[in-house]
Amino acid sequence: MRIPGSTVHLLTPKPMNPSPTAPAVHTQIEGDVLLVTIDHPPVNALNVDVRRGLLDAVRQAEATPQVRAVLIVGAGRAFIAGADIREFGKPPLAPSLPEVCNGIEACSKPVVAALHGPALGGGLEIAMSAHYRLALADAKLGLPEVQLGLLPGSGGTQRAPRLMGIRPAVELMLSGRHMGAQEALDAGLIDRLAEGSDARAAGLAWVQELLASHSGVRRTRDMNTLLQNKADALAVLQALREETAKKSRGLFSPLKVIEAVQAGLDLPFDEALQFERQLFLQCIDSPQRAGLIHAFFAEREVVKIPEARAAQPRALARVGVVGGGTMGAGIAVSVLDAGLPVTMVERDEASIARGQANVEKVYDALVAKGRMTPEAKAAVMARLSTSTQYEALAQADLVIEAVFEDMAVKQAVFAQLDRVCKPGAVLATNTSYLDIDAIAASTSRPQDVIGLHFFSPANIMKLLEIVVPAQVAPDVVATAFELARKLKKVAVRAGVCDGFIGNRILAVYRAAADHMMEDGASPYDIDAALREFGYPMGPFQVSDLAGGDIGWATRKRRAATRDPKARYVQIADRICERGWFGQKTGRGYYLYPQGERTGQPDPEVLAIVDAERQRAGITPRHFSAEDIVRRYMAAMVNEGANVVDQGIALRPLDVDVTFLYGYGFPRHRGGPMQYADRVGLDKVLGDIRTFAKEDPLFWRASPLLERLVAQGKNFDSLNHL
Ligand code: 3H9
Repeated sequence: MRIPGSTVHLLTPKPMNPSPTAPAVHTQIEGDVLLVTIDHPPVNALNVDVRRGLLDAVRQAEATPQVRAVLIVGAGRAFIAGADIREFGKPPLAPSLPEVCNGIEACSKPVVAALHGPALGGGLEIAMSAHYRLALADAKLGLPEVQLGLLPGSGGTQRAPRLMGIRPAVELMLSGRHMGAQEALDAGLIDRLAEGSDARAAGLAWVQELLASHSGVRRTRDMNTLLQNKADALAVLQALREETAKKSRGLFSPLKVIEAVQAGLDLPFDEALQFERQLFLQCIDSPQRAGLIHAFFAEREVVKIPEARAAQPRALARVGVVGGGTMGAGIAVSVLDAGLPVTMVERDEASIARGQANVEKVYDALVAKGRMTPEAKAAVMARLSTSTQYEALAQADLVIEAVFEDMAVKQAVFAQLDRVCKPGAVLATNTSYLDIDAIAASTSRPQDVIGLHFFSPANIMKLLEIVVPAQVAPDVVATAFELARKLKKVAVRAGVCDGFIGNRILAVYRAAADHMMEDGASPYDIDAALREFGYPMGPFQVSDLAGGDIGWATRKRRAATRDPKARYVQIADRICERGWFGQKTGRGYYLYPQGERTGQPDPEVLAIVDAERQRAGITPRHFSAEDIVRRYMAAMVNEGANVVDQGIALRPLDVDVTFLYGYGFPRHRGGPMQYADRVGLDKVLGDIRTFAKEDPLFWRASPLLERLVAQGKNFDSLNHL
């Protein structure tokens, strides 16, 4: 029973949270239970107000004789999503989260946590500090700190192994994955799975059961059963350490997780907590933490575009795809995977059969791997219809054209779409560089035409560049972002130019890599330097994977319009002329004997490089790994600045997200623009000016970069407009 007037607002208004009417934690006495509700939308992140509120609630429980037990719940859609990520990197505010967790665990009255929705990071650490844990079926439990360059820093590395055992706990922390409620119950992380959707009611009922059965305080810190076999535990940790050192390639926090867990075997609990704290603070200070947290916020910020504020998306129930080649089929799979019906149009029956087979191939592979049942495949394929007639698209809400990259061909397709599609249908092109304004202008409805630049393979790659031509209506842009959301893609708004954001910048830093190759670095040196920087592959490995013929065709097409004064490295052409297109032909920059996927350096390629240097009259010079990275990054950042300056990208963070999701940029560096901020824009500009002495046409400092340096600002200052 709720006692009227017993709601206690524990928080006094503070400058950090000036709204006295909305306390982040409120308590009320329900009979003999102190109900503690965390109410800090949207996800109950543990900011300073929540931390203070929780500690005050524990004190209130201790001080109120009527209270026999405490129940902690989260208001809204989450129990607690974790520590407040926005506070990291700022001066710490007391109490710290470890103090709060220890305070909860030390409470002399039983504390129960009832979880629903996300219970992540510090949120799960709060729950593990409670004496009993219950979860509703929708709960998602996890310790995802490594994804932010951190480790669980409020006792998670000590309490999780006590509840789950060493290996499952470390694996949960290293993967950062979310666990469902049933799995958490099986793993020992929670004590009970409750029915229904009301954590408060389920929690209160369980507290009464616990009180009735005289279940007392039960502290996780005292549960040592799963840690008793120290020799086994050390062997498990050693194996995990070796695996992690190989897999996490230069990441700082994963190995620290293992170190912290090991401390729990060697040290008394409180000392192990101290040690965990030290490691946590090291992680907080690491540049990787700053990069990963920038990536976390940037990928949420990137969808905040002016059109989404100005307009509502149009209906999006039926999608058409024109073209059943690799790209069209990949796009169709992506849309089918989102649960939408797709109509695919191709020019003749043979092309239809090929398109359908391309789609089916993807699902057959999943069935073969046991990741999809044949019935599920049949159900998805039933949503795909095909036709050789454009009229089949008459009812589509959105049509994506994915035909050959040729303006005349595309304009012919759009003429057909203009003829058959219903009024208000969104007409999208998947072009990767053609002028979408020109495509739009060829229709009678340019306001409905937009670019949707998928990356190959379209059903796998997360990036979607949404390219916004001059005349497009805001609700069409909003619809494109809504489509991306349904497809679980990361959408970035781009303006019209050759290559949009990603491929335009790629062309520049790729040229910088070619210049270095001709000037003295081998392709293998360049690839190795960039792998060391954090890329999964270097640019020449990527070229071999994608197929050298693609770039070759583009170079030939552009030969006529290339600035004759611009430096042009011919090494790639010499390699392609030999039919060496990379993995698919068994050799490219690397050799791939017997269809191997890891290439071996090829002395003949080095001979070609040497011959080209001689032809160009270049005496090769040495490039260290650092020289290579500096030039590559300077080229990328400079063009990134141009792209922002010209409004092609809304903000520097849009460039960052494009490179994180479409081009394998190492996430722990946050993206190229964030990386440049870290290095210092004055240093990047200094490099560009030095390089310009050799090649002033290529190395022209971006006006934006010059302005920011002159004003003493960084790229991030443009992210929060
Ligand atoms: C930690 O806990 C460290 C401790 O071990 C030790 C400390 C000493 N803080 O993602 P959404 C915001 S590290 C601040 O769009 P969804 C988010 O930016 C933390 N803000 O919703 C967004 O803001 P906006 C470990 C946060 O439903 C809004 O909430 N925890 C936080 O798709 C909605 O988010 C994690 O790493 C936060 N912790 O997904 C979990 N979380 O509306 C991180 C979210 O202004 N969070 N926001 O753009 C998530 O994984 C997802 O947000 C979640 C909800 C699954 C919870």
